[in-house]
Amino acid sequence: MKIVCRIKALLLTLLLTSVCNAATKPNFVIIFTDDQGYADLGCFGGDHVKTPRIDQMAKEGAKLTSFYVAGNVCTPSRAALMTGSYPKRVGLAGGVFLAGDKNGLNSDEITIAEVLKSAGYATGMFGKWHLGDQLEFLPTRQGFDEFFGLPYSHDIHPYHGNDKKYKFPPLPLMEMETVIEEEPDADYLTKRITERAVDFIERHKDEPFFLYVPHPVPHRPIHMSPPFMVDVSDAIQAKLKNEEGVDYKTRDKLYNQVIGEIDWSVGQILDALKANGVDENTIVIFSSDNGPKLGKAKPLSGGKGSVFEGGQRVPTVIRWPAGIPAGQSNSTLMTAMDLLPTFAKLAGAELPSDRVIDGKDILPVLAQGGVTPHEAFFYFNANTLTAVRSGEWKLHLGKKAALYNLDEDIGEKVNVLKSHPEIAEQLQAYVAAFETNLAKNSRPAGYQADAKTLTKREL
Ligand SMILES: [Ca+2]
Repeated sequence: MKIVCRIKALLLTLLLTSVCNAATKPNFVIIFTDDQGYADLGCFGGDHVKTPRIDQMAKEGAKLTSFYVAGNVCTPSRAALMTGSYPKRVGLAGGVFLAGDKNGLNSDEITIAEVLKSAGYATGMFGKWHLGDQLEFLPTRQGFDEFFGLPYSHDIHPYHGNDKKYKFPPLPLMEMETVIEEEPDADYLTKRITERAVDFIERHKDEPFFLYVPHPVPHRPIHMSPPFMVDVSDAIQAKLKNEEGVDYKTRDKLYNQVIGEIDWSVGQILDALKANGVDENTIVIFSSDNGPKLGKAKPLSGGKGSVFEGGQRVPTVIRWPAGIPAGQSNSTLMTAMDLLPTFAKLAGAELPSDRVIDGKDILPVLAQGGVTPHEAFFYFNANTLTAVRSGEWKLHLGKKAALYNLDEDIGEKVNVLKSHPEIAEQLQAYVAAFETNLAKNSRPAGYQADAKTLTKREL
């Protein structure tokens, strides 16, 4: 058995070496949904949703069961994905942006799109940005050759939660740096974003490309195109037709169906890769930007906005026929911050050397079953470091201090702090070292004193 394993490992190394040496650089596709829970995929145990295409993708690649985003709400999580750095390090841990916010992702940050662009990649983003809506903060100024979508969440508009105290401008749908529609019909956003993604693949199949597809859903309010409204009662259909503003509660009932449209979208992208002959050498990763508001995180505790596992441990599937062995369920700790350095290495791109990047190269973990490159992973509630994980142990800090063994207690129910003070001490030491490092090596968010909201009239 051991010999067989060794031969397998050797073959994998050879395969990997040949892939890395190949003249053809791999393409990268990141599909990033909004507020989808850990259990909201069939392959993650969700029997309330139907996700045949993503489940099949997991069979042909790997299901990553300890994959973390570095923020428990949209903006911090996306800042970390784009920069490979903790949100606090780039000044964006504090919360989410609204329309006309003075802050954004600093133009001095070097995003994953900019890193890949420097290695000759075509870069496209279709979906929701949420890293600042001022001109200097837009995706087109952060390495994306193409952008179609929303500058922020689709609930930031005049009907925000039916709450009259907010006076947001009409939701802008953008093409590059222009608002092309106000208040687009949100039912069709997933479809339109998917069509753009497929079109991008068709146009760039002959060169290396990086495609980023951050869907605005299943963030509230739920919207989907009509073919996916299946098994919806007449009463709900009638309510949707008569609604004034947006009836969030009725739309919440359509959560399982919206996951169906996301699955369809993933299928369209995978089919396009195959039809264009680039399926074999394209890395596709599917994940969510934070835990659920509506969906399920079972067996994890907590959801969106929480530092329990349900807030940041997200359902993640990766597929790369040329380099990642099929059929894995990999429980090694990995993070969304790791994609920047991992993709950079595969693309032959230089990483910035003048700043701290928290992400690590996870290719050895994905391709050869290596150990996690993270000694510790840190959880923040806004700007406060609130928990730390190292190996199987997770320590919650502060007044509600608690220690959990995640291997035995993934739901964080049994506090074993009293019986393992030495482990808590070790984890505290990681926190102290990291806070010192952050204090020395942090970078500010972008700031625009003269910020304006994006509306068609002003452009
Ligand atoms: Ca989110």
